Amino acid sequence: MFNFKWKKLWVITGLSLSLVVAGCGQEDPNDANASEDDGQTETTTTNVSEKMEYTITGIDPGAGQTETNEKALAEYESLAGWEQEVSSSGAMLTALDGAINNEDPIIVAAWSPHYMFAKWDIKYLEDPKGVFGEEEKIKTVVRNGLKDDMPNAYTILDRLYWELSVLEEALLTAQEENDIEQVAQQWVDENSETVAEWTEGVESVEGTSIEIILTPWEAETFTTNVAKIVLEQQGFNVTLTPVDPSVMFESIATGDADASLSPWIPATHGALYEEYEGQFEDLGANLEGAKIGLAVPSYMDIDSIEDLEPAE
Ligand code: PBE
Repeated sequence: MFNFKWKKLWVITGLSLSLVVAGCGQEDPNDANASEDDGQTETTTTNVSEKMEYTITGIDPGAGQTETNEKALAEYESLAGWEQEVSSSGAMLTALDGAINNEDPIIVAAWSPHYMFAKWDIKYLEDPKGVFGEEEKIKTVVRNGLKDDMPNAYTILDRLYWELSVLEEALLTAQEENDIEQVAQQWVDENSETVAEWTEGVESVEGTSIEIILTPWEAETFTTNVAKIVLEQQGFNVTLTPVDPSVMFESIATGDADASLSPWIPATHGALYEEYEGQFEDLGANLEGAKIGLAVPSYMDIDSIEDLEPAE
């Protein structure tokens, strides 16, 4: 009970652990051993790592980030003997919500833009080895030959671009309303000037079919649905197909699908990008300032992946 209250106070006031410990009259707040009997035992990193059962709560097996997490497990000594629990991003978000409600420690695969950073007070752990890279760009790619076959669609796809803040706001609204397609429609209605810039000088077509491949995460679902609406306004008949990242690159490379707004480059899907390079056309970023990494609730007193403890 006592422990719980102190933990609560620490969270509510936003005080650092060392300040709380200092307030308790501890001599050396920086010495992890000093906190052994002061009611803060569970916040020392060893115990936090053990309490998390040396497990990262991951997402979908096919996600690019699942592989990047494995790289982190292999490269960080602090993660020796750790495992990644793979399931789905929905399951990860449920686990994160549950842990935060109980103020339990948890470490999750996180990325932005995503509403998780608006909904919960969480922070990325520093990644001194740079496994997760710095900034990610979300790119628009099209199949080779699209420029000649569908110059009008090509021009529009080439122009699609969103500011990070715009996307974050849309994703939060979509989370509250639980309907990304509707929020995409609303966004198109409210941003007719931007849409007019994207379609300026582009001739309409009559029912030309185009297939856009997307990966099943919120940001891509929003931008791809906006693209669909804009292309439909120009007379295209648009099919959206959700797939795993590896299938996305393969479909564009073989010409089965026409375009995608979903590749995250360089860290998340960089290996796939290189594997298929030359077999698709890169139209540049549709969003900049994206990021992936490992995140923890802000009440956890660790800041870096290296603050974790190996399982041995
Ligand atoms: N993500 C979100 C995806 C790309 C976008 C980071 C979860 C992935 O890992 O493939």
